[in-house]
Amino acid sequence: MKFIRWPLAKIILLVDFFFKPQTQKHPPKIQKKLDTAFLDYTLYEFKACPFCVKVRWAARRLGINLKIKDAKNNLKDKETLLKQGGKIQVPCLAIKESDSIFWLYESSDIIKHLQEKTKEESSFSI
Ligand SMILES: N[C@@H](CCC(=O)N[C@@H](CS)C(=O)NCC(=O)O)C(=O)O
Repeated sequence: MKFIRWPLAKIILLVDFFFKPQTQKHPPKIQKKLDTAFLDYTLYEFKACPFCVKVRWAARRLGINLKIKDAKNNLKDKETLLKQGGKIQVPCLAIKESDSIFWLYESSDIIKHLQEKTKEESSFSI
């Protein structure tokens, strides 16, 4: 299995490197608002996971910055994901809300949430 996984991971990393979309540029005022709005958002991921690449690309297209935690190589982050999120599955978006953290799994749900939040935040600024 490792013989398949290793070259596949390398291919995914190469595709990500060469084909990742341009980061959308927002006017400074809106960018500042988006940066503040997404300050409490953290993406737990594996670098070479295709579903994580999908979420990272969506974030670039939306022009938003997310904190990234490597749940494969960083054991502390992996343990946090397991203990607090409930399972080791990536991507997982941790959303800090006042005194609790909401753990959102599934790449499509994460992207939908990011799109809605970006739209909401940027339309308030116009
Ligand atoms: N349906 C999920 C699939 C996510 C998925 O399968 N992630 C894999 C990595 S590519 C995973 O977390 N595997 C757990 C593990 O390797 O321990 C999504 O779209 O986010």
